[in-house]
Amino acid sequence: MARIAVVAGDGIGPEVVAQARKVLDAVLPDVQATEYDLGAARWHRTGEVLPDSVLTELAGYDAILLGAVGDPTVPPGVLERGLLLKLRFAFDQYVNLRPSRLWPGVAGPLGNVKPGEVDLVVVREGTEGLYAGAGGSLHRDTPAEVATEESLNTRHGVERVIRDAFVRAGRRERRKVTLVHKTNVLTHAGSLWARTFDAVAAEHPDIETEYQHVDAAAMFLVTQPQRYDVVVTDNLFGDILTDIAAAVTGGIGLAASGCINPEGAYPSMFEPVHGSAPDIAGQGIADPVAAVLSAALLLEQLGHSESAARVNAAVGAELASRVPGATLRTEEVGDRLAAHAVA
Ligand code: GGG
Repeated sequence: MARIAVVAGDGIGPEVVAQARKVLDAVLPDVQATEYDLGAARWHRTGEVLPDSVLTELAGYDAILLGAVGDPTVPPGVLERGLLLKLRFAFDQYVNLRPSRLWPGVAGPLGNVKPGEVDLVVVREGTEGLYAGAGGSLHRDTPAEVATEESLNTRHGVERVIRDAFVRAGRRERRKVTLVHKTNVLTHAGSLWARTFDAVAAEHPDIETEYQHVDAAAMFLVTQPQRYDVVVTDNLFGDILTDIAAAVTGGIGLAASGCINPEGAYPSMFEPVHGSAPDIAGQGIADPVAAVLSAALLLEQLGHSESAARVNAAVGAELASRVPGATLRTEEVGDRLAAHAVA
């Protein structure tokens, strides 16, 4: 039996997570899901974001399914840092896995790629970089205000995520890893990433490697996304590049992710790449596919590969049958996906 903690969160989070649970329940009847009330509503009610007692409880689950975090009525960072990043850091989820593929029936925006031609995965470092929270400010709200935000890069952190990328590439057909950074300008961190990448690459002579500056990668992800297989990069670059990858493969509504602790010392967490989208929350029109594909990643991580394949097949059928411009209802999509996954 799989024990899963569900953090639906804010905005469209509860709507899309409900559909992901529907699909999970359909393919894995003995899943035991427990909901956790975390996010904007709890903060408004109690002032709490993620109490230590809840963090301790969450550590005991096999995995966490998360919806979305962030609300315009809460100061920026309170929920994003206090909940989302706190979970990733506390559970050492250093591999932020973000696959992107162009599904049959889905049109790329430029018409320059055909379905099947794009199938890449970004291995984004998840616990360091500019997201580490190092920095500070002086003379706040004065004309002399100064703010710093420092990128933290450790040999340990960089090496383990690069190793993970090579292991993943070794399991894939194309066996290629692209390092993305900005080594010509960010020379301190860039040098660490490049030297570590070269050292790990030397241990994997069977895997093709390349290096790209992040600005070039942003361009090529749009113009030639088919050139990528596994991309490994730091926390901020990975966050930005995966939104671009999502845009060229059907939109953010299809983009899934896993925040993974590969050693299994802590639960991994699975979440759609999208945020809480407060502008459409409560209308029942959010696309639940990203949340459902995140549930498929969760199944894969827990060893339920056959169930994961069923969910992916259901998504494939759903996307192939979509009529461009037709109104999408969140619950109806969830119903169709659940039915197809067990058909
Ligand atoms: N679905 C998760 C979510 O709400 N993401 C919003 C966000 O702030 N993401 C930042 C990140 O992924 O680092």
